[in-house]
Amino acid sequence: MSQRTLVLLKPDAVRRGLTGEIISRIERKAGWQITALELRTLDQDTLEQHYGEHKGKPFYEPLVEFMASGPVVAMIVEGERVIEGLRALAGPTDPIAAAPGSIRGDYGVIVRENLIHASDSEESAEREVKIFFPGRA
Ligand code: RTP
Ligand code: MG
Repeated sequence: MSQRTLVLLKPDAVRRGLTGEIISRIERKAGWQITALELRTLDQDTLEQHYGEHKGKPFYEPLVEFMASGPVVAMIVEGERVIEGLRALAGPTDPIAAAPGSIRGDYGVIVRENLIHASDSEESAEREVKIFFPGRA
């Protein structure tokens, strides 16, 4: 089933020079394609829309501050089962619980600074594509 998903390489990935490495992993997956890609610094309004489900949680404010702390790479990735596939490639939210071989497992330590976001369902993907690439909705 061909799908599309919204991926963000978070400010820690950009600062640490890991975007090429992470993009390579995505590109190497057979049948997946990056169909939009942009480096941009996120404003408060965009972040509030994107992470609205977490508003009121203790980690929300530091999360938004972190996500606005430098540019991110926003991408649309399309292909077979790409939503589940990118979540698997990223690994669980807590990098210490993420297996080596996953992006978070290989490069992360801190829960907040976990390098990558990928949409968690078809509904989230469509909602998030609209936020980041309104022309592609
Ligand atoms: P994401 O939305 O960024 O793809 O990550 P996720 O689904 O794996 O995790 P989620 O529960 O949606 O949390 C969103 C992001 O908030 C930060 N976070 N910090 N306890 C904490 O300090 C905490 N919990 C979550 C992470 O950056 C997480 O990816
Ligand atoms: Mg999430």
